[in-house]
Amino acid sequence: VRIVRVALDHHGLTEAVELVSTVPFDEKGRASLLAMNPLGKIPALRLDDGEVLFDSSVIVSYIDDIGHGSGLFDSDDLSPYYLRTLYAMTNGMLDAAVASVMEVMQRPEEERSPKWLARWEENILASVEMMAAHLDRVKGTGLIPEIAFVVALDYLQFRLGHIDWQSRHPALADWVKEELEQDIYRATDPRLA
Ligand SMILES: N[C@@H](CCC(=O)N[C@@H](CS)C(=O)NCC(=O)O)C(=O)O
Repeated sequence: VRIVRVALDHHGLTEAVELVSTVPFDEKGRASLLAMNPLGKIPALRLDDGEVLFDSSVIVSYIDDIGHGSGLFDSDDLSPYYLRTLYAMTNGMLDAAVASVMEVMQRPEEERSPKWLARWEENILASVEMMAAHLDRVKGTGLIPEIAFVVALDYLQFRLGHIDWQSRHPALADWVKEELEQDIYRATDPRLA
């Protein structure tokens, strides 16, 4: 959701969208979401003609197509497949992070799987390593991997604070800290939701 909100802001479209908050994990939230998205997940975007778009990567592509700002996937130097791979990697990292958070928040301790939690943590750390390795090509571009890296790494800081990626990748940590000073990241801080 936060990546979508940053993309909307980038294209000056924030006011064009009504933001409806919901909790996918309570019954009411789940029922309303299932009516839009059979996966019961946020984000989902209902268009004026009733068509519903999900998941976040489809919504971001749509916003990028209709928006008037610079293209989030358009670069003279970096190939669209490279950008999309970094973006997909970051979304995959977020899937592993969300799964880990759910495992701990939604399951009683005796039902949790230490094996899967360890596996997801390994995937998360490997993804952060890839972000660190590609940071120099991505930072300052205003392209989709840059937004996705910031949002995903702040999600880790917020929800999985025990994973200490910062001391392994101090330059990445400093960069994220600076990026998070921007108004749009302050306005969409999940800690304030
Ligand atoms: N790949 C999806 C992931 C979305 C996702 O995992 N959403 C979570 C919240 S962060 C959710 O709604 N989960 C509800 C559920 O799994 O029942 C996307 O990028 O839109």
